[in-house]
Amino acid sequence: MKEEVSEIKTELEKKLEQVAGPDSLNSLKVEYLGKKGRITSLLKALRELPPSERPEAGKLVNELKVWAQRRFEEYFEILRKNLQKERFRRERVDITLPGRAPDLGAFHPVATVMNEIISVFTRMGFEVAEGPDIEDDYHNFQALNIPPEHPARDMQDTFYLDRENYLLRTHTSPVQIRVMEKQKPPIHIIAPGKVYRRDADLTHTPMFHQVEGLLVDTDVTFADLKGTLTLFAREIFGPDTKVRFRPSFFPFTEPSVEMDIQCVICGGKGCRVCQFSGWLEILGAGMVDPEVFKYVGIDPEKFQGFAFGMGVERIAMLKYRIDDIRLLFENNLRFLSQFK
Ligand code: 2NM
Repeated sequence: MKEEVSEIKTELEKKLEQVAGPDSLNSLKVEYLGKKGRITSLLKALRELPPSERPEAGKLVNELKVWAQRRFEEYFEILRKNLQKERFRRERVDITLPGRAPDLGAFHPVATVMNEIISVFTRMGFEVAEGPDIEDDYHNFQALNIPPEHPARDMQDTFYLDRENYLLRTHTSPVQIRVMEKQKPPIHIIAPGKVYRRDADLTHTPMFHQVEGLLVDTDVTFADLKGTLTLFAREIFGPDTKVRFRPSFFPFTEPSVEMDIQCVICGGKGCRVCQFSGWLEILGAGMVDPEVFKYVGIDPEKFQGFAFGMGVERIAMLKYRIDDIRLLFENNLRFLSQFK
């Protein structure tokens, strides 16, 4: 009996060392400690021994059983730890890897400049007015004192929706007409938005953006126009911007002017962008023609007004030194992402 116990011990120790995984360890446990296992059988065999030998043999076999149980537990623990180590190795993440930055969007330069223009005038006290993109002939032309035979009314220049009355607005002035129809002076509004013209070549697009402005009150003079627009130019292009006003003509203002800023490219020396004049036209303006006031029911003997209009794409091109207007419409991300 003594030999058998020590033989089993040596043998089991050797087999435990060769165990590959939890399954084979389990089979081994059944082989020794299961119902018909070798150690269990040995315990059963104690009954066959003469009573005098039982206590000593019983102690030996019991010690073997307790030893084997402990060894199995130890080996299960070793296997569990090895499996966990392997899992940790497999699932390891490199916490030093830099994160992936989300790709940020950017405002379109036309939107940015539009917002800046609106900001300058709202800080001066102007309010934003809006109107429909589809207008009627009366608000787009007639009430603005644009006569029936004026070239702007030509099918070549205007998108008509039917043969006569409805069209896509060619400027945002009809918004100002609609405000004057409804509201008594004082009026101080700007009208930003999309406008549509048919002339499409390399320097024109069928849709572009305008901001127009209108101020109507008593005692409004041409000096108010000059001061307001000079301040505007210095807010947009910088405090040292030089401006000049040239005489011009619009059917809806009298007198009419165009405002230039000193060329942002050459500083006034003359270059290709300013066609060697040193100046860049940035807007048109004038004192509201009394004829326009008559159309909207404002008494031109009591009230005066000044109005102005500018193209947002043109201002954006000058401000960001963009030399081709098509860049503003192609939505090429390599161009647009420069404005982040
Ligand atoms: C311009 C130039 C000059 C203008 C006039 C009016 C209105 F409705 F009051 F008569 N709105 N906008 C105006 C005046 C627009 O754009 C170059």
